[in-house]
Amino acid sequence: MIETLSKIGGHTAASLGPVELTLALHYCFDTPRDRLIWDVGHQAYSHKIITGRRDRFPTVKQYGGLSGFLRREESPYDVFNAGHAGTSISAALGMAIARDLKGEEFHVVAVIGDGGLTAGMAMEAFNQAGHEKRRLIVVLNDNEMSIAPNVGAVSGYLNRIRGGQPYNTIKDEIEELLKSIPGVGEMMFKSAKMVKDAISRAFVPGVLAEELGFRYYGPINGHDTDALIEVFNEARHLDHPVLIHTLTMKGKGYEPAERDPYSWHGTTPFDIATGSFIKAKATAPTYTQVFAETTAKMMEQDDRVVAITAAMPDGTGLNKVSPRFPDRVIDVGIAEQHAVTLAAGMALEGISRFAPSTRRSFSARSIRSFTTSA
Ligand SMILES: Cc1ncc(C[n+]2csc(CCOP(=O)(O)OP(=O)(O)O)c2C)c(N)n1
Repeated sequence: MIETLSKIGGHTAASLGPVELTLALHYCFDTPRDRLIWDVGHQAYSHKIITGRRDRFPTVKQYGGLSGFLRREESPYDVFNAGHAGTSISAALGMAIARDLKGEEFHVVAVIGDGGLTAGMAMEAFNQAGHEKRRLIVVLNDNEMSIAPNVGAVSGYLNRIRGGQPYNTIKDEIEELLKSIPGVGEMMFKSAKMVKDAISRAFVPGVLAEELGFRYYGPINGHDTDALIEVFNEARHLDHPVLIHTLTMKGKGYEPAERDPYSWHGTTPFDIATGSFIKAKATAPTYTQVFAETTAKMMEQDDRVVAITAAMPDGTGLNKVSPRFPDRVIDVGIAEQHAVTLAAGMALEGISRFAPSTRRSFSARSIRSFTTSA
C-alpha cells in the first residue's frame, strides 16, 4: 500500500489505520455473503488488496484502474458505493431489513469512523437501528480524527470512554467481587448470569449506546487481531444491534503518517524514506488559497462575517484563517445540513454572511449565492 501510494498519492493514513480491523473482519465474517459496508470508502485499500485486487492495486485512482473508493461494479465484496461520510449505518440497516423480509440469514456489518459518526445521517440511522432491534453490527473505527482532529460532544464522549476501563476488565472485576460475597456471591456467580451481566453493563463505558438499544463492546485495541477476532465471533451470535468500539491509530505502520495523521489523511506522492511530499510546482494560486484569502479579507472588513466548515478546515483553507478569527471560524463536524441551518439562524440574528464549505466547488457556489442574497 505504501509503495503504491508513494507513487500516486491517496488516502494513506486513513487506509493504514484499519488494516488489522480489515483482516479480522474478513477472517470472522463470510464476505461477500455477509455484507461489509465501509463508511466513505476511503479507508478500504486493504479490503481491496485482500479481496482479489492485489495485482491491480498499483492502478488505483488512475484512469481505467481501480477506484479509490468502493464500487459494486468492481467487486462483489464492495456492497455499497459511497464517498460521502455518514451513510454506512443507514445502508446496513436497509440491508438488514431486506434480509429479514427475505427470510435470509447473513450478517450485516457497517464500519464507521468517529468523524463519520458526527454526521446527522449516522445519528438518524443509529436512532432507528436501536429502535428496530434487528441483528446488525456497527464497528466504530475510532482514531480521534476526522480529516482534522474530530470535534463535538460525541467526540468528547468517545475520548472519555477511551480513558475508561474496557468492558471485559469490568466484567472480570465484578465476577471476582460477586464470588467474594460469602455464600450468596458464589451462588449468584454460578446461577445468575443475567444479574452479573446487568451489574457489569451498568458500568460499561458505552452506556449511552446501551441506552439507545445497542449492545456495546469496547474500547478494544483495533490493532490487536486476536482481541478483534474474539469480539467479532461473540457478536456474530447476538440477535440484536451491536456496537463494537475499536481504537486505532491513523497512519499505523508508517512512521511519518503516525506522527502527523492530519497531513497524511490523503496525500500527494511522497518519498518513502524521508516522508516528504512530492508536489507539482504550482503555476497559479490554488483555489483553496484564493478562497481562504478572500474569506479572511471579508472577515476583516465586516465583523458579522462568520465562516463555517463541515470538517474540512484544511480543504477549504479555513485552518489558515481561524488563528486570526478564532471566534468566527466554526467547524461543525461532518454535518452539512446542520451547518446551513445554523448559518440561517445566525443570519436571522444579523450575522449575515457565511461560507459553508465541504468541497471547493460547493464553497464557491454557496458563498456567491449567500453573499448576494444577504
Ligand atoms: C458528507 C461529507 N462531508 C465531508 C466529507 C469529507 N471527508 C472525507 S473523509 C472525512 C473524515 C472522515 O473521518 P472518519 O469517519 O473518522 O474516518 P477516518 O478517515 O478518520 O478513518 C471527511 C470529513 C465527506 N466525505 N462527506
